Amino acid sequence: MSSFITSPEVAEAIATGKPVVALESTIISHGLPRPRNFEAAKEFEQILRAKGVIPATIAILDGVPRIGLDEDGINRIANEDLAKASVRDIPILAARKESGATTVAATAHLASLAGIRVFATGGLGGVHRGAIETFDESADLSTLAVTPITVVSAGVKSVLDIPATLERLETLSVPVIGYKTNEFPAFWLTRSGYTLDWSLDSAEAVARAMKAQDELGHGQGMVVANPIPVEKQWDPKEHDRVLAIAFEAAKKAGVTGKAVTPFLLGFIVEESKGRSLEVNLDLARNNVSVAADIAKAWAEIK
Ligand code: PSU
Ligand code: MN
Repeated sequence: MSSFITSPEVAEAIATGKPVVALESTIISHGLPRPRNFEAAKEFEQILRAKGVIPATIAILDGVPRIGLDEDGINRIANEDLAKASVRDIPILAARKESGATTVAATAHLASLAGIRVFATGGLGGVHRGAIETFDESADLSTLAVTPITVVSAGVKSVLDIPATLERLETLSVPVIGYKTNEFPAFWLTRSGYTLDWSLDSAEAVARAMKAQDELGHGQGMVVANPIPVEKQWDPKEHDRVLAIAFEAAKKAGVTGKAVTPFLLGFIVEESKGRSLEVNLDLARNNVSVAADIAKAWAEIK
């Protein structure tokens, strides 16, 4: 028995070279509130299908990593209280036959194992503010250093230490490409103020960079930083106000470790009266759409 199960539709697409995009499940189970999370999971898949791309939503169900979920699987990640599973949690869940929602790290790892080359998320994890004391840096970064997959994200959540995250990605030799921009985005905000070394202007150009990466024997992934259009971003003043309160609340509540990101995201949705949620959904849709274009370009040239 294989240690993971690829759905028949995704397996056929991979075998015949059709475009496939992986989608993570932590954003559904821990990043978005019910019932919008279920609708979002379905909608992300629909955006891909409308562009002729096969969606592969990834999660661990009853101990088995699943590459591609059916309606029941989507329902489970949206409505069950699942463990947040990073790469290191996968073998434990397997042994206990328990379920888990996969982070960017775990999704990237499993997608790559299954032969998928493109992945869409909302925001990548990164170096947390205060990491100099807490050492809190997402395994998303170290995983991308050893996993050949292209992740389309709206940068990293602005709750993180953005310049430190960019430094770590440099150290880990993970290319960071601005998609039609020279500036790294800040998740809910179009701009972070941090300039990138490189920008590419088309999905075809990203696919060519991926091909060169493969031919040069790089084992790393690639971050395609795709900003939310400025007219759809969160109001920067309101963003700054809510984030300041969120950090205070996290400190007061004493949240640490893997609970930090879900706590901050949940708190911010509450405090912004849902505004941050709409922006989060918009930027994620935008990333899924760009990932579809990249997967199609990749299917053409690989
Ligand atoms: N981006 C979102 N919502 C999320 C996350 C990212 O829009 O919920 C999740 C991803 O699964 C990412 C995780 O891998 O947050 C990072 O968690 P941590 O900081 O504990 O590594
Ligand atoms: Mn962490």
